Amino acid sequence: MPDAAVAARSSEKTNSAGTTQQADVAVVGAGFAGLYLLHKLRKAGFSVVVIEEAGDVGGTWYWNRYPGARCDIQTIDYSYTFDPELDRAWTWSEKYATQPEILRYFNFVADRYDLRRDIRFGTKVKAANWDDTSGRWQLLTDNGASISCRYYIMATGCLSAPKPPEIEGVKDFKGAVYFTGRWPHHGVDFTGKRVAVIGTGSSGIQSIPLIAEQAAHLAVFQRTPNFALPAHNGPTPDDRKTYFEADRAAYREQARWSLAGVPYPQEMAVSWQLSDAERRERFEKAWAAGDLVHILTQLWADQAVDFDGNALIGKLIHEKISAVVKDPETAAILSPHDHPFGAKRPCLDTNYYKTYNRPNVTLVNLRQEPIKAITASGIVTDKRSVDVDVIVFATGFDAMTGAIMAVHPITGRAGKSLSNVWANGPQTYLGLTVAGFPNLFMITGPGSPSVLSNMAVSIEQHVDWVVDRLAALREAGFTTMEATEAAQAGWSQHMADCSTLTLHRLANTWYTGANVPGKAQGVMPYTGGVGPYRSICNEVVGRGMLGFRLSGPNVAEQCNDGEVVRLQPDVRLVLGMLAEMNLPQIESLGAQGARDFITEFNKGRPAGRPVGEVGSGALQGADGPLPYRLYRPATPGPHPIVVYFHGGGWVFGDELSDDPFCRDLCRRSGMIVVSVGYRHAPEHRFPAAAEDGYAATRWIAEHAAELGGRPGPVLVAGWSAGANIATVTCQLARDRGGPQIAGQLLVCPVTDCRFDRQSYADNAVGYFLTRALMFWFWDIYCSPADRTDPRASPLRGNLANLPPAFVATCEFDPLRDEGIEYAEGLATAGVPVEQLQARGHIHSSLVMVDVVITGVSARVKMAEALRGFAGLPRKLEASGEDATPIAVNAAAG
Ligand code: NA7
Repeated sequence: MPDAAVAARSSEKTNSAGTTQQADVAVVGAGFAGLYLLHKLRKAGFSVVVIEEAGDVGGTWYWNRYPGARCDIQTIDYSYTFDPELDRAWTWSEKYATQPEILRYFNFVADRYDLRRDIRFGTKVKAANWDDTSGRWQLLTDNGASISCRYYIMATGCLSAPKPPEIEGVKDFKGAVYFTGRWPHHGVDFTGKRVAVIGTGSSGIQSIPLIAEQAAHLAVFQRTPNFALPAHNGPTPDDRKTYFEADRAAYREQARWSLAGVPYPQEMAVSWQLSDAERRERFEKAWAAGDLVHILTQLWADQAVDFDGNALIGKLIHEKISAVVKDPETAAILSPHDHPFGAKRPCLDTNYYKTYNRPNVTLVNLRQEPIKAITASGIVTDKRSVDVDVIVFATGFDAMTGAIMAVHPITGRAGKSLSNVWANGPQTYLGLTVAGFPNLFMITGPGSPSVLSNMAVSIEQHVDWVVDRLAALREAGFTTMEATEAAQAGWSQHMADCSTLTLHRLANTWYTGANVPGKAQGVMPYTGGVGPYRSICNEVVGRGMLGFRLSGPNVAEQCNDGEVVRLQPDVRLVLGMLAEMNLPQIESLGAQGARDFITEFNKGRPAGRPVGEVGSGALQGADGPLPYRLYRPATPGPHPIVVYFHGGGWVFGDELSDDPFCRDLCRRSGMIVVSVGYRHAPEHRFPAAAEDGYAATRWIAEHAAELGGRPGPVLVAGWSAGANIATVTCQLARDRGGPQIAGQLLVCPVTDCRFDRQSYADNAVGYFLTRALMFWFWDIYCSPADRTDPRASPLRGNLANLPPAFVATCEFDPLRDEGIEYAEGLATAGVPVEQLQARGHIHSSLVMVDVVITGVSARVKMAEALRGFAGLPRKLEASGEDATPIAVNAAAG
């Protein structure tokens, strides 16, 4: 429907007390999301009523009028994009617009699409009940008619329910009290006043410099120091503007598929590849850019996912704070130490740190002197009493769930209350819907990328998705849509998997519910990124509304149940990237072609991390010298030695090809890893690789001291065909009188020549290692007559009296079942064996170090197992990540 026609259409309104207003859709909230919903729903031909507590449009920008309130995503990106004409009709005056300008924008939008006539301002929903008989939501309001609607959509925002002050005595205070989230429209004059600001989140950090300029004295009460970056506000930077103007549509599209909703590329260089000087240069550039998304994503690839890579940034910011704040003690109090950079929402500031050099500003560190009470005249801490005329609470919000759950009761099917269902944390499907609450939708609900993204982009995606679904439902005769329990449980699992990917879980923040006493803890926003989230939502539709039950009066019920994402989130990304690359089938390339291809392919992966020393040399194989690569830990030796066999189907790979994994094993286990370049087929077919494995292990054991290793038993490890060689070596060593092997680490091992196990059928294609590729490997390596030889199929050998084993298998791997069978066979034969069945992983996951981050916990366990085999304490040392409390996603169960 053209916009002009939309503007002319009116919803059915009987807006007087005592009658019930009928509408297809009721929307709560007339902010960024509510306004677009109204426009889009009208355009799709739905009658709509919007209920808004405020007196006008704007949502959070209506309420947050405190001094200095501004956007912290560049406003060029924080705009509607659904209508290119609207996009052209409005130009922002600043890089970060002020609250009044943003509010003018919403008024402009409301006028342009004639939105106000369907918005009931000054009205709150008091209760929302699902009526199973009519298949409609019944809403009670505090002002005017109740509402009956088919669909109920919460566009209530993530940060709209202010948090109570939680400090005793507020009522006793005789001076003025203001909340940044409910600021008076007439403004506040602080001239000559003694002022206290409690809270140093974005609202505090934006307002403190301006309040300090006016006030006689300002006392800032800080509980947790926050990272703040200078905004360097002004006109939109030329580089951004030029990029945008060159192709607006492409710019917007790039934002939609990016990770944070702002068009920045994925940074590829990892921190340890950069020198100190290079890292500093990148940091200085980001500091000067004054752009949160830039500094949060563009420094180095590991900054948001790795504790050590992240800690480098914290240190650089501490230097900046110390350079500005003259008093070293104040600078130290202002420097965050308790959370990784970005795990708590960082702030953009204008003169924030400089403000603490003013003689009229005092910083009170509540970690050292908590507030005891607020009295008639001011604030009393453990150490002092501060008399003030005004208290400003910049204490934040009951984020993400507050406005949905706490503001009014919502009752779904069978009288279930949303507050009860969410008592242990929010549970949703896609962050948009909740099982048991048919036809209820949330825009930027918990479980969506929302606050971890450019809200503008996420809101438009959610609105488009929901409205398009409603239109499609109507077209097909369905009137009810409801998430299934299975789909919702799957989403909770996926959310929990995603939250292991980033560092958000390592901070106590409003992202995790930690800022509200008694609130269930867990990472609430979706941490998997905007683009991946969008593709998942699209996949749900593409797979026949997967995970939704659809019903209607004259159609058969439809329910295509299931979990939309079963892969680990980063594995899904990797497979998506590989699919886009349109790679050739490896088995079609011939042996040499496959080798060249893999060598090229490996060049694109992140360089492995530094270890104490890397050396190379030659050892004696079964039929001549073989190259090896040795990784030595930085700690003083002698260390136990792990003999490592690379993967590659006995056809490709070499002593260097699993380099990042070898480095990782070396670092995490604190042992020497010697990676052996054994001979390959077709030049050297079975049993060359197996015999080389055995000979190399014997040679290394005999030369342990020369290699700087601990004399005595060695350990063996391998991945895929390399794991086959490792365990065959153990069998041969037992049968041929040595060497002594203290333990074996088998990662996704090939253990048998049969292809009829279920995992071969389940994972035949689509997970990188295919069934066809395994056929090819076997054909090249070993003639059918030889394949049952235990040196090729160790599962067929004698499994008794072998060294203790750690066997890791991956869910989406053709080799999964033979690996599990091998572990079970070892256990049955009396061999101590630990099994790790990695959920959501593929054959290559566990060796894709610094790419598949969700494989870290498996890599830690593997290293611990090796240490255990060597008689060392299983834990090497507590890493920063281990030492920091982890907020567990309660919703994930
Ligand atoms: P935030 O970011 O939640 O900040 C609230 C601040 O108030 C934060 O420093 C809190 O410390 C502090 N706070 C909260 N309760 C108390 C009590 N009881 N005593 C002392 N200090 C307290 O809210 P904002 O409004 O600043 O920003 C919200 C978002 O809006 C922001 O992230 C941007 O996305 C825009 P704590 O850190 O909890 O120790």
